[in-house]
Amino acid sequence: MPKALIVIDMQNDFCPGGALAVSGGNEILHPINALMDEVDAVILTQDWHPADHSSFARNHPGAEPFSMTEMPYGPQVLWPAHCVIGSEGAAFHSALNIDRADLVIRKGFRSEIDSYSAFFENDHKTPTGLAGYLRERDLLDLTFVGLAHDFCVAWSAIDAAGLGFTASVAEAATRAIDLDDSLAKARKDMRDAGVTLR
Ligand code: VGL
Ligand code: ZN
Repeated sequence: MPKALIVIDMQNDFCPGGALAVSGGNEILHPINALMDEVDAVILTQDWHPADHSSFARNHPGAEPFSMTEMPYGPQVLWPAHCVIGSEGAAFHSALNIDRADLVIRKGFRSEIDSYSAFFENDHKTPTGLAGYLRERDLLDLTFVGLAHDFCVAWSAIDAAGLGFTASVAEAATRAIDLDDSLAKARKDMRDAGVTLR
């Protein structure tokens, strides 16, 4: 079965020095580049938010970053502004081997809704189009890596398993934000969904 490596959000803002830095995020660049040699296709996701995005705490008067709010589609963490369309923070880290990618899929570009998963926006309904692309290419065995383990990597891998793909996460090539024990919860949710953690 042809294999794809799905590299989640390896952008400057999620690496040390960035607006929503994930601790150790830069340590996984070389492991990710090395995993590219083991697959038939590489797909990159790129978090891509307009400046007025509803997931940014600054767009909710009085709200602190990392607090929770209720959106029409469910609960939502309010983040520091990050990955603003066209900014240096939204660019891929310069050490990532982007030349190997067949497809770059952008997500979170609608102001009113966030999109952690590479497959669906946070309403769990609006598709990004990635599932159709992978199925048409017969890329049904997916390995997820990148940032962050407990948010966009976990949500993507869980959706992949739910859509019928074979899904695994290469844990040496991901790092977590770990907000309120979110990593332990995400690992349990992934296992329960049928995702292999390796
Ligand atoms: C992410 C929070 C907000 C991620 C993206 O890539 O995990 N987390 N936007
Ligand atoms: Zn985001």
